[in-house]
Amino acid sequence: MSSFIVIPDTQGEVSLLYGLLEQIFDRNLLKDRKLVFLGDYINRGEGTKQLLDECIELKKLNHVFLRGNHEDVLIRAYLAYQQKDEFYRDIYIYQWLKMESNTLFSYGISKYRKNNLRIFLEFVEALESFGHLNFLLSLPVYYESDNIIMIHAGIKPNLDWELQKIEIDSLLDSYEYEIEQIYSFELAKLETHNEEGKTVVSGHSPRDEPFVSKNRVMLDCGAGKPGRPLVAWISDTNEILYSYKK
Ligand SMILES: [Mn+2]
Repeated sequence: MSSFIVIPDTQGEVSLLYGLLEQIFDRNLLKDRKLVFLGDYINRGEGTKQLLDECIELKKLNHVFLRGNHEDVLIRAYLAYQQKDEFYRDIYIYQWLKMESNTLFSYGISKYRKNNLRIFLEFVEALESFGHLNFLLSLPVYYESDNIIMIHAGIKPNLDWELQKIEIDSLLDSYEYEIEQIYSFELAKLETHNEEGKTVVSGHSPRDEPFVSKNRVMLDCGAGKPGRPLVAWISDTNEILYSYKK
């Protein structure tokens, strides 16, 4: 059975991530475990660029990075842009800019006196130059072992997980339809599901404390909001690690 340390929404909070990694490395917790990040690396905190640099280093060590809705909107904008679909391109750029805070700043890009498209193109260029665009475009939606399913928001309670995976895979290259398992706050708050013998682990919807039960784990504690911690869940011991701003 494989063991994981799962980290939910980091939201540009690179100092909180460093605080967590410090505990993990000091205690040698990765000796027989893999890190799995549940998505939403960008926006809010001031260190999005640094945080993605760190993610790319960790990915080289075979740790796993999933896609959150904050990345997904950006990916859709990029796919629509590539396919010259100006209608969807402009919708997603607009949507993403509404979600954005501090991300552009961390790349040294100002929004001052520029239209949305120009801001977006400058951002894409910066992402490419730091190797971040490939990282973002390659993020998978879910990761699983025999008994654990890890995904940004959650799984649907009324459809076989095996069928949900087929559905998700079929939506990957299109930018028109949202993948509910990444976006839905309803799924992110469900305390139960119908996959027997499996634990579903997700982030996306901020809570006061992590929720840990036998078959459901919800981890987002609002990192990126004032005073809120970044947490990690150790799958084989059920221990929760906390990282607060110093
Ligand atoms: Mn989210």
